[in-house]
Amino acid sequence: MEQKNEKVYIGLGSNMGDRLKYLTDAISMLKHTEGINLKSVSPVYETKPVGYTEQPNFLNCVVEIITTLSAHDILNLCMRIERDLDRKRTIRWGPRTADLDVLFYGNQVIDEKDLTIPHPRIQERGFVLVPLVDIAPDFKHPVFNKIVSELFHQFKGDYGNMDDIKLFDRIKK
Ligand code: X6L
Ligand code: MG
Ligand code: MG
Repeated sequence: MEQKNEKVYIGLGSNMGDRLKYLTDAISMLKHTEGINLKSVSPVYETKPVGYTEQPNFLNCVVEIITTLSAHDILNLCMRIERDLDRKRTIRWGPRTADLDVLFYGNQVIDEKDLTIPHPRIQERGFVLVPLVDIAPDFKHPVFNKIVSELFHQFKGDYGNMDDIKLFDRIKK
C-alpha cells in the first residue's frame, strides 16, 4: 500500500506565561506523535503583536515535519495541543499560551470551510516569514509560485518592519 509522506510547516506562537516553555512543550508534543517526524526547528523570535496590538510581545517560531497524517489530522492535532496547553479562546486575536497554525501541507492547496492551506496571511506576517526563511528559504508557495525567500524580500518592501522582530533563543530539536 502507498504511504505518502508530506513536508509540513507549522507556525507557533505564545504570548502568555512561560512563553518559551509553551513553544518547547508544543514542539515536544508534535515530535512524540505517531506519524510525525520532526525535521527542523527555526530560531525563536520575540515579535511585536500584530492585529490586536494592546497585548504582550509574542515568541514565534516555525517547525518542519514530515508526516503520513492528513492535513485534517494535523489541524486536529494542533487544536488538541493548544487545548492541552490551556489555550482559552476569549478575545479574537488576543493573548494565548500556544497557537499552532498549519502554514503549508506539501504543495497542496486546500480551501475548505475549516481549513485553508497555504495559510492565507503568510506573505504579510514577519513573525511567520522570518523564521520560515531560516529553515525553508527555497520552499515554493504553491499559490504564488514564489519561493519563501522571494516572499520575504517582497514583504520587506510592502509591509515589513524588521524592528518588530528580534532573535530571542533556540529550542533543541
Ligand atoms: C488589520 C486587521 C491588519 C487585522 C492586521 C493581523 C489580525 C494578524 C490577526 C490584522 C491581523 C493577526 C500573532 C500576532 C496574532 C503572533 C505576533 C494574527 C492573529 N498572532 N502577533 N498576532 N505573533 N507577533 O503569533 O496573526 S493574532
Ligand atoms: Mg496564529
Ligand atoms: Mg491559530
